[in-house]
Amino acid sequence: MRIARIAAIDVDPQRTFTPDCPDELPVPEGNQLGSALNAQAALADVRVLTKDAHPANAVWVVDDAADMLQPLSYKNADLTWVKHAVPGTKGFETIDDLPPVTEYDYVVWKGVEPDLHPYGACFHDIEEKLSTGLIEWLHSQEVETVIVGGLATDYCVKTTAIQLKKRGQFDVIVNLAACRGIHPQTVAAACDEMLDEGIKLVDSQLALGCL
Ligand code: VGL
Repeated sequence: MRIARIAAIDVDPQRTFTPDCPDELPVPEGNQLGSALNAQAALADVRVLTKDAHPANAVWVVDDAADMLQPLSYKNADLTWVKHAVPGTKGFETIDDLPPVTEYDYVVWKGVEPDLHPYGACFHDIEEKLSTGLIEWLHSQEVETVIVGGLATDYCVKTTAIQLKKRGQFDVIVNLAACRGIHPQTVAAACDEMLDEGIKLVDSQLALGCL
């Protein structure tokens, strides 16, 4: 008998998306997800970490938060954002209670090039031509089901989950108990979009336990 394998994916659980970094992209309660991410990983056979890793001089950087979310004409950087998740700074660090990076089974660093700002962890580019190898690696591990949590629900969690479903053909479960979002409106729209794609949304560890 072949038993389907499960992967847990920790999407960008970094201080840049928490109140620890008020000048970056603070998400309320973003730093309180460590135990929920560890609990979903305990149900999985393999654990993946994704991290934003952005240069300080990226083309999409604006100094003032009031200038964010402006559309850009670059192919692979669609909106302006404030500087965030710069390697070597506090914002790049993972949130409390997570294992060291070397204990994960696969790690994806996103947006390392100054003219790329992908949201999903499966492709380096918004056009989705250049694979990060995540889908291929999960297939090599005979993974069929993927549990996704992390930051932020409305951007990188959503895009990663949709890529895994559409391009990877996995059964995808987004564990909302292990996610937080930037804006309530975009979170609601993201949840609708994920449901439309056939992604399952659960909001408790108990529901996940039924796997
Ligand atoms: C993210 C906005 C900008 C995310 C990253 O990780 O969800 N959101 N960059």
